[in-house]
Amino acid sequence: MATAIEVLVPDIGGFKDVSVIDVLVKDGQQVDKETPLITIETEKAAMDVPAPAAGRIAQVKLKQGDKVSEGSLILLLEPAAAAPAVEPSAATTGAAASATAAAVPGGEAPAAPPPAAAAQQPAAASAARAAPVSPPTARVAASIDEKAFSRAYASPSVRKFAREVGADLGKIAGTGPKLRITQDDVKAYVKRILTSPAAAPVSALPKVPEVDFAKYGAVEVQPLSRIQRISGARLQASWINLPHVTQHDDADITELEAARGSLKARAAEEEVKLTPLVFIIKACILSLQKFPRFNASLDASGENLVFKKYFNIGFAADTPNGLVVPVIRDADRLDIFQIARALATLSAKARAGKLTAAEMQGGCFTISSLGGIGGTAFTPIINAPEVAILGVSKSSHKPVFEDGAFVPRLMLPLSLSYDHRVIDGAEAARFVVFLAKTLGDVKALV
Ligand code: CAO
Repeated sequence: MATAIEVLVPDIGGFKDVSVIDVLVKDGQQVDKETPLITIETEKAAMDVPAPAAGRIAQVKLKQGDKVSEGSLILLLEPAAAAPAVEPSAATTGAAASATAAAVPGGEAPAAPPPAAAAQQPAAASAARAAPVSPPTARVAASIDEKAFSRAYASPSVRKFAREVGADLGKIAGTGPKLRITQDDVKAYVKRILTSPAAAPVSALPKVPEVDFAKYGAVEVQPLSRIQRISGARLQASWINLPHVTQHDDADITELEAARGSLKARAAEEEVKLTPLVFIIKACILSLQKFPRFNASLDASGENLVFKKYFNIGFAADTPNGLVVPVIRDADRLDIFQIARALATLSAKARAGKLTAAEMQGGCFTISSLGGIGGTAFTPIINAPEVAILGVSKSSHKPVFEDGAFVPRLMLPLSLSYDHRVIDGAEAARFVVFLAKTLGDVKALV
């Protein structure tokens, strides 16, 4: 029996106590040289540590969630008899980690890897050379954006798989830990493309002109953040596929604002902040219950409506890395203080880049509030496959004609974008009128 060697965490750029987010092998498994053993995650990148030699895993010495630094013991490996002698540096100081050079939420987006970076990514690079594009995947592979692919947050084994099936990692939203792209995400993406009749014509869209901006003066190029690239693709998909119409109205929140003021002491006791958004969420739930079509989605065939009997409300949150939409689950079961607490917790996690995939899934209806910033109206893009989204702008005092005279009332601008395939204009107007009325009905909300 071969003598087992210790495989240690290699030089990982000085990072300490980084998390092991995946253990990719198990005891007794045969591995080739360069087979990824574990995936670790620093603040800036996910890296796979590859096997320094072919052989059999004698014993894995750590588990998912452990913290490691350079020199930590990963596992004992019995090198294959025929394998060339393992260089001491590879086994004891570890082979160079294969960085996926992918930004993680909350981390800085790394610069695009230089052309030579391919040499540091053997799994991805060799897969790129070998990638056989069979006819069914040709359509998927034709549109790979190499820069976005190399920046995507995925392990080398998932990269290799994506190459094999011709999927563009840059266009795939990850559902793994910290939004890492998993093999299942790649499969779901390919399945979606192959079964979606709408996918093919996208590449036929007329292109905007390419301009060499540097010809006209000094420029600086900065990559979009990972979140911006993912949300950008989703926003574009929604904009292209859903016929959007936006219905505007104003809600009179004069009484609500007074009630909000009188609840401030209680809110302070509960250690929450009651912003107008809390009451808007509550009013939206009552409106969704009255108009269930707005809480529905089209199924994959586009021929049936799926009515959801739960009320999960997403809200757009502005973060240093871009727009994210955390979801308050079963918001209909929460009172205003619980909604305020959920809002605060999820917003803080969003800004720190710590939302889990589950905290951004399962939404039924989204609210995008720019009321804390300003503006009078805007056209929010529907968070498909939801069918409607509410945009909220800043409230202001306006003269309203009442009982023969103008009186100052606090008015909140509402902008409801809806999918016209599912919702008729009259229904949307009724929804917004009801929502505005509900926002004026303090008793219904508190
Ligand atoms: N009218 C007037 N004032 C408003 C208001 C409105 N509609 N909405 C909020 N405000 C006030 C709040 O009361 C608060 O005032 P005080 O500090 O004096 O108490 C202030 O504006 C800031 O509110 P906030 O933004 O901290 O809290 P919120 O609950 O309204 O919103 C969140 C939370 C996470 C939605 C928000 O911070 C955010 O990220 N908004 C941006 C959403 C976005 O980017 N949408 C666009 C998506 S499409 O690109």
